[in-house]
Amino acid sequence: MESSRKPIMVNLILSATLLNMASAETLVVFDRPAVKFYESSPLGNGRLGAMVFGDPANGRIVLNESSVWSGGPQDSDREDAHKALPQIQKFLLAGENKKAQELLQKNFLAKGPGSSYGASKDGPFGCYQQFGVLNFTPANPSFSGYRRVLDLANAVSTTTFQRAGCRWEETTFVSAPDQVVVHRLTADKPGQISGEFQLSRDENARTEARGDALVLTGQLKSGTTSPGVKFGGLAKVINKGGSVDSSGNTIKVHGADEVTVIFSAGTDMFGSKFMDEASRRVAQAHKKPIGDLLKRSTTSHRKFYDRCVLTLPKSGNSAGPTVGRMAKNQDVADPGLSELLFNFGRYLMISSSRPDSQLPSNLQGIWAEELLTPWNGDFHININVQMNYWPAEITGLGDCHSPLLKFIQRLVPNGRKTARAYYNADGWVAHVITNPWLFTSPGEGAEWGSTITGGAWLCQHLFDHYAYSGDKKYLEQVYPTLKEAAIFFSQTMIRDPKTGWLVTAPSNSPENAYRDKNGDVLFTCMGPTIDREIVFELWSNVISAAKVLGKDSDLVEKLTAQRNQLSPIQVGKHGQVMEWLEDYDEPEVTHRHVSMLYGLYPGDQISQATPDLYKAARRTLERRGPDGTGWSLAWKVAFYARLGDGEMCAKILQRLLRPTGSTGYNMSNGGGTYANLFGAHPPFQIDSNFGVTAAIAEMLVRREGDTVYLLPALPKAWAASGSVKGLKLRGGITVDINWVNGEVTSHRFLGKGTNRLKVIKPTAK
Ligand code: FUC
Repeated sequence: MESSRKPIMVNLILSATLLNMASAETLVVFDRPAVKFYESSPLGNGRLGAMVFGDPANGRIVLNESSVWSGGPQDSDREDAHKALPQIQKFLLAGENKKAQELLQKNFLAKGPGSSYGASKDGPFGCYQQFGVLNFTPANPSFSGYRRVLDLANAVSTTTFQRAGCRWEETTFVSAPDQVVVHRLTADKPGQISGEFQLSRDENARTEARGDALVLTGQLKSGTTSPGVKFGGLAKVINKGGSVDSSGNTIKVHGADEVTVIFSAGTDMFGSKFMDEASRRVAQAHKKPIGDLLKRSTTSHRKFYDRCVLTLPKSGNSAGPTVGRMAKNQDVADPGLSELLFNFGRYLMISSSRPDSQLPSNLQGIWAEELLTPWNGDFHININVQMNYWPAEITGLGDCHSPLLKFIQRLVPNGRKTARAYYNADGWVAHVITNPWLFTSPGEGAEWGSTITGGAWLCQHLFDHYAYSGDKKYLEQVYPTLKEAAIFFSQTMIRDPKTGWLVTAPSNSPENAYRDKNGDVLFTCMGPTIDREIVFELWSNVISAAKVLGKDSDLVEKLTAQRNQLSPIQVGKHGQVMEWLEDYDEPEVTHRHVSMLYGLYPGDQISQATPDLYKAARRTLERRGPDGTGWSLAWKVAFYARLGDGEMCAKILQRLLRPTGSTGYNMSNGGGTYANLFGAHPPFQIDSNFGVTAAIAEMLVRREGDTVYLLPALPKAWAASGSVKGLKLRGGITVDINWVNGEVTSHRFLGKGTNRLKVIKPTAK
């Protein structure tokens, strides 16, 4: 089984790249092996994921494939739910919200178990799961002089250590062009590598060694009568020098100079030939010299990664393991960490959502160690999956947005059924949660399940991709999805007789409770502010799209008239932007969702052009406080960027970068960052990584109409000198900015129509 391939100096290639990159913040550094998942190094190609624990004594790589999902298509619409609708609406119009909520809970939520409150490993909703684990147990487990580096620019993890008088190196990458995970072990003296490889999974799978490959196959539970997802993969163990033999589910290596493992996997979610395909991928990769494999992988990654470059001032604390820097940054600002976090978010997007990925990134991107991943590792659409894609357009990764954009369009047929069953309406609707089985029904709990604007919020992404790219052919293609979402609201919103305003009913303001006039703590309501903001934006986008495409003038007229009748965004008794139609108080003032500020970010209905609301937005944030879960903190950085408050951005960024090891569910204020820079809700949830990357971009540039604000929220700690290249503005414009002492020293726009832009720079303080 000895490989005849020539050894290639991967180490040299890597060292050269590391030297080149020495000045940029592109390295996540560890001085110890990972014990926990959140200390490991994530790698991915938009489908296959690997979490490298880098433990020389007990090698562990958690492997993922983005369609390893249990569950299956679920009949979750209550066909006669619409019969309860008039009565629920009557109760709401009469101010009897408690009765409305009770009736909604009884007759207007998902049929069946829905998402089983986030525990659907074996249920029909299903859950995103680990593929399996590759282990390597070395014959000699001793080691010293440990270092592990995740190189974000090249998408490679390298672990180095000393053992038995040799320098050892483990290199791992996940290639997009070759669709394989490559893991290579070397020592600088021959014959050193001995040990055992295993590929395993705790349930629903079996592994056997076939020749020099470990083959794992299995099938997940569907929770329905239809068959669950079948999955499989293989890890081929290739030795140079020494020998390899196998028994049972183990491959043993004896005295090798070098060992390379090539892994690929798939599922039958998108095609039945996944196992043949995985074997073919491994065989083809095996034919290529490892240097070529690495080069193809990094070249492909850098095509995306190099589009945008941020440089922030360096502090004296930038050396050493990243987690140590995070701790020091709690006392002394280390702006480079924000630069690193920005780069990490872009890295994660390229690694979890490539233009040809079949699924959008989920609550954990594509990385999950569990079989029951928190909240099923699903696609939450009342902020989370949207936040995953906030950085896509602005940081120049608009093509990585496609998996979400395609997915939204795939929701439409089920969304139509749901619209008919619950609202007896045309168009399509999706509520709070969805999955690869395209779930669009309300969730199973009244407290959170009936937010009506999840799908409409997704439509912001469909339109934004056009707004940034100006691609009319694309707009033509997504227009029916936008239009049908708009029609759904056009038909289902009701008029509040007290005010004459059009409002959604029933709905809720994502997951937040209010106290009604009787002191009852409730969720079900009509016309929460976020719905108004989303519907206003959706209708505005459809009106613009129809005009651009020269279509549907009757619809344009209708939506324009209806848009004028929407409830306004109101200011309440605390000076805050009201979250509900009534000026209710919330039992949890610091609740993580700040839904009424959708209009500030990611929307644009609250801006300097609406001074009263702009002021009220600040007041809202003061009441909510500067703490929160990971994603809530990231959102707050974006809000303060829109408010032009760089110091608050810096303060919350610092809070978000607080090192944590907590994995228990904390729904209010546990947000922080794990040793590997993954966001902590806690538990791990990737949205804060993406959200904060977008928020950092918002601190540096904002386009409002034809006015472009350069460095609108630059904190003092970033002022000394810096630059950003390759940020994008709506209208297909690229912007580069250089600054010194907080003043713009030069900027450059590329693209059409830039002469129309009015530029506003920070004034010297
Ligand atoms: C919503 C949020 C939670 C969490 C979950 C995945 O329910 O309110 O904080 O992010 O989604």
